[in-house]
Amino acid sequence: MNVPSTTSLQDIYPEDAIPAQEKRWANLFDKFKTEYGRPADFVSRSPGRVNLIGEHIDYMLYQVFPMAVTADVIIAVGIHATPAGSLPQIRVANIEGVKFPRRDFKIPLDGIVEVDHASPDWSNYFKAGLSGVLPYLRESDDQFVPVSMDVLVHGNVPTGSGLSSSTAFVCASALAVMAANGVSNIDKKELCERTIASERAVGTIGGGMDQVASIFSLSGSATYVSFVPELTAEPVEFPVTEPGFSCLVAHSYVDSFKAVTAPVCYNLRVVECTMATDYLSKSLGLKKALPSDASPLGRSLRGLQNTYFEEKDGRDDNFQISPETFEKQLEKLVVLVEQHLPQEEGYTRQEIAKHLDITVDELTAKYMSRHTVRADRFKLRQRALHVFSEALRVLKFRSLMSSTASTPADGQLLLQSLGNLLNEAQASCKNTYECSCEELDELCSLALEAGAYGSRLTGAGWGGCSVHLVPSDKVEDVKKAWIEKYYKKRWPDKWEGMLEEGIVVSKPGSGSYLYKVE
Ligand code: NG1
Ligand code: MG
Repeated sequence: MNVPSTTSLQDIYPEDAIPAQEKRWANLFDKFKTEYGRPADFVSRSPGRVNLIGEHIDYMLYQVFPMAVTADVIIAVGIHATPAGSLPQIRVANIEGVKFPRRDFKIPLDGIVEVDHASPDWSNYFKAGLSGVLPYLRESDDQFVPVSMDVLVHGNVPTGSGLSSSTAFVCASALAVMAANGVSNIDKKELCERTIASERAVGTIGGGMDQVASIFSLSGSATYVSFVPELTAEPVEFPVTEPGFSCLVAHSYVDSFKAVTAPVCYNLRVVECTMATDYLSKSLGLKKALPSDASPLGRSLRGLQNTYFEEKDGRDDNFQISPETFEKQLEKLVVLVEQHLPQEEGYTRQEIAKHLDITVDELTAKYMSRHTVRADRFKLRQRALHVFSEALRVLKFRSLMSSTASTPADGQLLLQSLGNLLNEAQASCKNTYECSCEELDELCSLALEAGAYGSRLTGAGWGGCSVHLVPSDKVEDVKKAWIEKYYKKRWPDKWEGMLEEGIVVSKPGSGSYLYKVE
């Protein structure tokens, strides 16, 4: 099966959006008329995602395995002529939602769009999408003048939950701006690359998993994402139908606002991984400097793997290796980390600077000038061990997803093997990468005690959601365990109201698309 590589106003994939959410779409059209006194021309939508496996390795350019959820951001758009003598502008408003307060504002399109980093306001996500694609539109046509747009937004991806509500917003906004300005066959890869870069301007220096999942996913399939040698998205269906199983997503209701905690959580991890890349390059005596790549700071552990084995094994192109060789290389890298990065307690700035032959000021300028991070010690050993071992688990998961299960007993074994990988991933996130939290750990152990095959946090962690592979006949037991021992215990007065968004059976939904209003 192929994923369509472009999307246009003729493309309509209504299977999981319109029939299932008819009321929500009708409300969007009605409110648009009330707000702007005219009907909308089209709707742009992009979903959130849940990540099955491959956490905190996309920014080191390793493969990841997310799937789109059906919750999404929908944006109704009306295009209109800019009055003579005025600047084009975009009027933006939203339909109020929980933690999504009603706002309306105007964006004049007279040059650079300012994104205010200091404010966690949702308007930033629209502006990020817009500022990601404006340069593209300008590059494609030097006479380009943007059209004026009226925009009404509604999102139902829970925010701060690790389900990428922010990316859904950025991607839907970017797609809306492209379509409004007449790009008829929108190249999804271009859209991904632009939104990955522009979302980095809103707070965290993320990888590209969320944007690829949001833009490329196909209904019914998870999406296997590779970043090198180029960005690809491969739809993969679960190979098991018997015995039945579900992917459950449970919200810890610990908010994980990455933009706020970035200096000590997310961005610090990106910096630690990049430092580990440079530290190991030096320890391993690479002859060539690592070529700059698409990772946030331009160097990645995946790039290191490539250059190291090209030099060691005399290969031309280490990106073209078989999965078996890939696994062997990763296993070798784990051993090399254990040898060359022995300090469990982490490394000080002085120690890293000395090893890299630079001053502490140069070190700070190199890794911490564009993005503030706060730490006395950098845990290079643990971060590199997590990345290489998680990349290995993703490869194993991918290979299991290609196997066949001809009997229910085989199916069960296969599901248990997939579940075991989820459990190992959770242990690594908790102990080695330190991106879990007590509440997520508890949701995972409750699910496992009640019969889940495997359980882990999903997304950046430090709160937000968890994902669980559960046999169909255990789904009720798992839900009951969470309700009795987690939600009721923590929120005795309001747990009932929290369950609708709190526990969700996740079905892989479709990626971004445009819908033309007739
Ligand atoms: P969340 O916080 O779950 O949206 C983030 C990053 C991903 C990836 C995961 C961890 C962004 C937009 N997303 O996702 O790229 O690194 O954490 O695997 O920064
Ligand atoms: Mg996000």
